[in-house]
Amino acid sequence: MEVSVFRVEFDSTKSLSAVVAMSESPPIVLTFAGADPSGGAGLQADILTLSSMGCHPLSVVTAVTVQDTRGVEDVFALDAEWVADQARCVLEDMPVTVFKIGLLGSVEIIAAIAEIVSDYPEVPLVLDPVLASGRGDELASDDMVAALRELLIPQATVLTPNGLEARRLAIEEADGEDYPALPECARRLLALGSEYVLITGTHENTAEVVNTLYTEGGVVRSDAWPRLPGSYHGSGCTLAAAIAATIANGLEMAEAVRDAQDYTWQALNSGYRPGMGQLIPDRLFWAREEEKAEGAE
Ligand code: PXL
Repeated sequence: MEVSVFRVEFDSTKSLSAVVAMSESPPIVLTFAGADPSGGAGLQADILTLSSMGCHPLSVVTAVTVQDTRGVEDVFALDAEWVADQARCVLEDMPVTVFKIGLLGSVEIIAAIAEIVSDYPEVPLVLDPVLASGRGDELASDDMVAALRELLIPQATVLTPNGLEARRLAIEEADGEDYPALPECARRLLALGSEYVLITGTHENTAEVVNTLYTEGGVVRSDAWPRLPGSYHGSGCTLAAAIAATIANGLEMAEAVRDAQDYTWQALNSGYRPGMGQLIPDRLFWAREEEKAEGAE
């Protein structure tokens, strides 16, 4: 049997591009998030979604969690300096098109990330204010909510709370004040400085899931989606990462939010149950559909 040996002549004085034809980099999105070993939410959800939507994900770990598809058992927040160092290192190397922020871990991490993103005011920021897991496990203290309001919401291009998060973020202190209605929550969150606020209806007691995008001028769009049966792990992360991807791919906010919702709904509709708890969205639904179609040919 003849064996061919391919040898690339590498001249270290020339750049690698002279030797290997390189493809253009896809848009780069940097996500700050917590690691979820179950692969449903957090960093893993972001990496899957961003890759599936044609972006290159940079992933800065804020916290490590112990969890499965049934719930979060523990959260260990990294030292804020480690979070900042991870981000600064990749930011010096690669041009980032969009920032996405998920689980934060501590007030110190919020302050460190706020300082970093403030150095890139031209880079859009998708802020998913993760306050609790899908099952309701607390993931943010009151101090962290205050720091989010003060340091990150003012820098957000789009904030993506569910109804529960919108209500908690809209009141200055949990001092017994009644929670305002969602349009009033949106008004207050915009007043804090976020350019857009997308309040999702997953946790509302409505037949359909209604997601509404607000800006200073009022409602930009409101989309109703058939409510799927079952409970999902990582739906909010998937939607926020999908918005980061559609913005990175060049869409304006109204279209970006529309396409990201459509992608997320399809991922949820193709969800699977790998363990004993919640369903996980299939962020690669389209690839599996293509594979099935090819198999049927
Ligand atoms: O879905 C919110 C979320 C975000 N990030 C991490 C999580 C969760 C929920 O469990 O664990 C790391």
